[in-house]
Amino acid sequence: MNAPLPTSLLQASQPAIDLDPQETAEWQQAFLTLLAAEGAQRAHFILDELTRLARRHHTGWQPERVTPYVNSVGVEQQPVFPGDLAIEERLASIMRWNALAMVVRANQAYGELGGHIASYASAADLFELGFNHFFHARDSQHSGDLVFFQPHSAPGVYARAFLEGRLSEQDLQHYRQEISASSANARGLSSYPHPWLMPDFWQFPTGSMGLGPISSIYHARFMRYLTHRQLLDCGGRKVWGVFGDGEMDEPESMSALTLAAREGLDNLVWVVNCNLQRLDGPVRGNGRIIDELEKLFAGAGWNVVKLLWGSDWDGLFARDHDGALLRALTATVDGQMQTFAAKDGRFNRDNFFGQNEALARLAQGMTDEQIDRLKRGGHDLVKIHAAYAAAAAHRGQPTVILAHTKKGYGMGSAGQGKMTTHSQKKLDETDLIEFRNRFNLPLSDAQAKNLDFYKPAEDSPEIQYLHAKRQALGGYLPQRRTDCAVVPTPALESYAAFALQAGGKEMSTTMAFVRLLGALLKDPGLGPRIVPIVADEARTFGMANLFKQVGIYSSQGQRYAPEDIGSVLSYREALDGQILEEGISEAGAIASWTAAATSYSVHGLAMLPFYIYYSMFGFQRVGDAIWAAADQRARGFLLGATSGRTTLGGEGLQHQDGSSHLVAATIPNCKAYDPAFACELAVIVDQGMREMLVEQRDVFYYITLMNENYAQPDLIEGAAPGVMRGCYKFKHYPAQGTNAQARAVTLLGSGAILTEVIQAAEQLAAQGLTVDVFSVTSWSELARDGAACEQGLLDGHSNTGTPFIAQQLLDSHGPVIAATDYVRAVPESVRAYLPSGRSYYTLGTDGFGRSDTRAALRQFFGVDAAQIVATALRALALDQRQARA
Ligand SMILES: Cc1ncc(C[n+]2csc(CCOP(=O)(O)OP(=O)(O)O)c2C)c(N)n1
Repeated sequence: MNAPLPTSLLQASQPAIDLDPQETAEWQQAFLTLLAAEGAQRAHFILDELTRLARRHHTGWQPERVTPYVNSVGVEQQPVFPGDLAIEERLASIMRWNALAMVVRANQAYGELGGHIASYASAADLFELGFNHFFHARDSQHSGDLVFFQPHSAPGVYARAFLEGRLSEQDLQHYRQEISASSANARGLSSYPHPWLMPDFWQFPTGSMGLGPISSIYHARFMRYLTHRQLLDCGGRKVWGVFGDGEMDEPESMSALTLAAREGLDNLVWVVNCNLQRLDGPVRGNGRIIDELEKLFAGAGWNVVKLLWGSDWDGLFARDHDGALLRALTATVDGQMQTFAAKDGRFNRDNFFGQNEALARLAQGMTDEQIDRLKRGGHDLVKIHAAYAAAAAHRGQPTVILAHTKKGYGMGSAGQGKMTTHSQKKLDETDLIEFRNRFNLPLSDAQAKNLDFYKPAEDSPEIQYLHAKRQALGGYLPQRRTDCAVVPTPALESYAAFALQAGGKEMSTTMAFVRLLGALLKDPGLGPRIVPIVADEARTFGMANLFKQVGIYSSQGQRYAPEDIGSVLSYREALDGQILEEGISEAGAIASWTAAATSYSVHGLAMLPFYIYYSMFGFQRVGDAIWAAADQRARGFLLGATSGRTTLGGEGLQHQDGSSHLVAATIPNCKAYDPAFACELAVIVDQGMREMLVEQRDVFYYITLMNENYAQPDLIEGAAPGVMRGCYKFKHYPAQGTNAQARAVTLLGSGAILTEVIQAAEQLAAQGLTVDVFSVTSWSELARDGAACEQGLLDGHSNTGTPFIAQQLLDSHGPVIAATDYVRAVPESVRAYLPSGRSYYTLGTDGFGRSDTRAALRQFFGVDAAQIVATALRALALDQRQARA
């Protein structure tokens, strides 16, 4: 039988005005009697019945969405702590010190380096409890948990790795000095978790607030997907994420909460470190972030575990018979709570416990020191363990643990609870000695003042304990692995003949892509590894046939008879469905893509995602998430469909993308292509698959696709290498008529505008000019190649070749005119690498988009055949004038 609720809880939730206290007491007593006699289940039933009754009579009553400001796990439900508390506390203290020393040292040496102490100071116990008891690494028995770390708490993770012997003292001395570290034979420790910079250490880049939270949800969902599709059993694995309460303000943090609940992701646990502060000040100075988050998460369907008070509050709550303590806590807004955190025991006695007599009585018998040391829940390992255990055991819902902590915990007057603590990275000698004393660190005054790192001997109980705990959990974390089996890809001709020998058939590159994808999905080896992802636009891209062919993934199968059940394109949801249909959420879809694109590393199972979307809503809309995926060494395809400024007639400003190739070019491991023809597309997809799945290189591909139908040529023999390197000669147009010494021009075009370039070439040839047309498949690959050649020259390398674009254009003549459906900066990126002495003119689609027909748009932006012709003629005239001058 459950113990009756403490009366303090009942009284704290009483309405302000009680018109009949005796009657209220009778109702309360009746409820308590029921609870005591028949238990919680029966009590829940009665409460539900009363709620229904109240609603039937339209009383307008709504249950309060906030539970009392106490721990969700009651003292009586708390499991016995399964470790050595004293050792774990000592270890956490040592890590606190080393983390602090790392940041302060770096800033003493170079004031500009930055770094944070206060965030980890608040999160240390939350991290440590996880490391010692919950976060499982990948070993032969367990495929490993995924852990997302609050980014600016990275020093604490390094401090642990130092004690584990995974990082050296030299490494710690090179915190935030990635470049200079190598000359000191150390590894530089990156500011925040960066898989790109520390590829065997960090798994998830979390430095951009909000991306860690949404990413963790989609990773958890992707694990379900792998399990349901019987590709990998992810049962027993969890995704843990430690995030900041300020970080919860990011739209991305919150945007997928309902998805996590809808999918019943009980493999997901978030720990929100509610230190009540962000960078500038309190998260909700005039309110209470924990109450707000509780309502939000509970409303979204999450299991909420509040971890508010440490064990030393248990006695206070037990003695709080009239609910004064709970009332006072409930009435304290976060700004005030922060002030209490920043002040000493005396201040708290006078100003918190001094609010009324009942409170003062509670504090009687406690010294100021004891009041000062009253722990918030997130600093008490026993309470944290109880909350984590409850979260790990919960079934059917994701869990959020709202952990109440103090920002800058233990930094004393130098930072605890101070407004400025987020950026505090300098501590004077008195502060250092105070910190040493506060955490009983075995350091002499001189060692403390000198910021010596501290590591107990290898055979000390602390270090042995640390290793034993990690061994029991499968090894060390964080750890990023890359071992995974190669996925063979089919031969290009076996699935892409329709594109390679298109024979002039009309189709759009989007149609060609969908056909390629459909064929690849049928390949017995590769097919199952493909993850098609859409954000509610499969029909727009002509992919509806895939609904039937491979199904849409749904953790619930299909519980309805679809309206179009008889159709060949019927909307089919299935537990083993392959398509991830993310609804109208580009942020969600890119998080999904990232989960699949990093599966080779996170799960040791290579998957190949193809995310197809309106190109405008990619790099522009979720560019930061793509950047994070790049940092995470994603491997997969992004397909920017309906791309360009002029191929999407009628859609206008918000839909017409003229810049995605410009942004894509800034991401070092993104290979971006703007193919004009289905055959080029097939070559690029084929080579990309091989590069990612067979050669296992950390690159991803961005390919733009168009919805404009036009005649598709065969692949020109020998063109494939040029397609991949960015450019090949499409056609030579001899001058028509009898003009023996025809003037010559060279035209470059990419994507949709290549068709305009070809028309222009025909018109120019008809006017007696010799024209060479080059299809540029990738401006950014050409520019990278050019830059590499230039750098080689500067470095004095004798084997530096000529830039590829210059090689290609070598036997062409006359001025070079480039036209694309993107801003001019895209073709401008190769200007420096053209053959010397050639004039170069670029046409592009700068400015805002418009709604109109393709023809009108191309005329408006000056990229239609007529204006390419006009530009070529003017360029020729100019060249000739200059030659004469
Ligand atoms: C997208 C983004 N915006 C801003 C920042 C800068 N920033 C880093 S930490 C931080 C405050 C974080 O506060 P909170 O989430 O409450 O974590 P705490 O440090 O308090 O634990 C800010 C604004 C960032 N890293 N990412």
